[in-house]
Amino acid sequence: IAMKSKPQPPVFPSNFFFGTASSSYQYEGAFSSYGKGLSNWDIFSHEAGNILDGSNGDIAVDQYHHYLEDLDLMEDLGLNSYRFSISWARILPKGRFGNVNMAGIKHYNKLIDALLHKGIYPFVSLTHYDIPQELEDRYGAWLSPKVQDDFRYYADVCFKYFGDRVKYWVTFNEPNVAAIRGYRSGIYPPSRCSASFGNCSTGDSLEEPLIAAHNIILSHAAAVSTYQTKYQKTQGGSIGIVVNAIWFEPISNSSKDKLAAERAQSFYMNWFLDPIIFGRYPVEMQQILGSQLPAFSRKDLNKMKSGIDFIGINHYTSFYAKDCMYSQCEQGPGVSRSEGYYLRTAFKDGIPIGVTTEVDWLYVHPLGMEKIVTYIKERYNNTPMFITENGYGELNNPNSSVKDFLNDYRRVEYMNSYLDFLALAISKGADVRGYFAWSLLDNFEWISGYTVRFGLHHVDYGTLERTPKISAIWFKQFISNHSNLAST
Ligand code: PNW
Repeated sequence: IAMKSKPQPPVFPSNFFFGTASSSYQYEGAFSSYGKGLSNWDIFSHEAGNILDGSNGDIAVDQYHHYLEDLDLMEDLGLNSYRFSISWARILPKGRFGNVNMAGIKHYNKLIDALLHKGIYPFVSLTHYDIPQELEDRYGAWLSPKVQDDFRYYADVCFKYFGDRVKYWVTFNEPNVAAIRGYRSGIYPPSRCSASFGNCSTGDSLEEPLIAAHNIILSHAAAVSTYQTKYQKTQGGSIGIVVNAIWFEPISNSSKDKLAAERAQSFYMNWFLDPIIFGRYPVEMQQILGSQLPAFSRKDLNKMKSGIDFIGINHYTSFYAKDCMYSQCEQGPGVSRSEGYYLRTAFKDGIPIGVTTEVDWLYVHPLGMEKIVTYIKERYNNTPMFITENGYGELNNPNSSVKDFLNDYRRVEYMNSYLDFLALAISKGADVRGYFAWSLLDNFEWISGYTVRFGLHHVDYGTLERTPKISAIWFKQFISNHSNLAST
């Protein structure tokens, strides 16, 4: 009781960003209006059989027309930042082979100005999976080095038109997920898969995910060096990349399984962060893949010297990693050579690593938040970090009532416990500068369509009405308890 009057050190630093995250294809709608070109996801979702419920993002939550209403929701929660992505095909319908769509520029200008008017800082991704279909059709997008010129050109346009007001830029959202799902399992566009995976009919190379990744890394570097040489001095912002980060817990204390967990990080996340920060692929990838791993030329390395200002971390879940290099493994995710010879499993002796959820890949293991942040801090010399996504999904069960969805106490428990372990990592010295909840609203969940709800607000897909869930009210309270900004 005596402790109560003593001021505790703040758990989250002052100027900490609390926000929500979103992406253009999952939110905007207006997929073929106001001059927008078609994206790879427009084409993919319109193909029968690709999306679980046969839906698409044509309308999504129609944030294109509802942004002012959505900004009011953010303001009401007391958020000081909003993470969204720009639709490349809305700015450059034909990539660099056509004109800048001024209606697109105007739209994002209005969004950015309205955010700043409310004191909400825009945190902007240049790409979140969706790219102009034109680039696929012309030269196979990420499989061709030509894409580097397109990405550089697009980034330049965005810096030029928005950089006077946008101070946080993200080049790519989860390129590791895009490369794996687009070119190995084939479940995302362009639906290419390696011989030993999935059952799609196109693509048959173990190397395609590696080539796509290589071109993404070099595209990232091209955008960063453009920002640094042409804009950063005058605009004064910072630029980084967002990766999907899973905590891999060794399934036993054996050194074999510890090495397997290390390989899992290298083949999943460090695959992108090592080249960007150290100028080389992870040593484990080099050893296992040898000459199948693309090489960086001297010219590439020169461009890559630019590094990054921050690492964005999308963290949701943890898995066990079990060795498959020195031990025999059954088939499963992770076990192939191109994935690094580890078995990814949520179960140890039949017990899951965390509380299961209605989303098959999502296990509640909040300790993983502290561990992954600490891992990244140590490996990358405490580069500034942001938790750019963290959130909880529920099935859109047709038997549930709106009231059931609004009473989302499991989402509250999830976020509360993950934020606790984030605070712990920060108290031990991790330089984490913000937390973005996925997501402000229920939205289009990629191949799951509208069957999964991740929002702090419920969306009625008939009327597009937004209603705060218990988690929204809880998050508002949490922010006002923890934010030093709010009290000054
Ligand atoms: C993210 N995992 O993807 C995406 O950035 C969002 O667009 C998406 O809506 C959100 O998470 C929810 O699914 C993920 O393997 C991809 O742990 C992979 C994983 C988690 C999230």
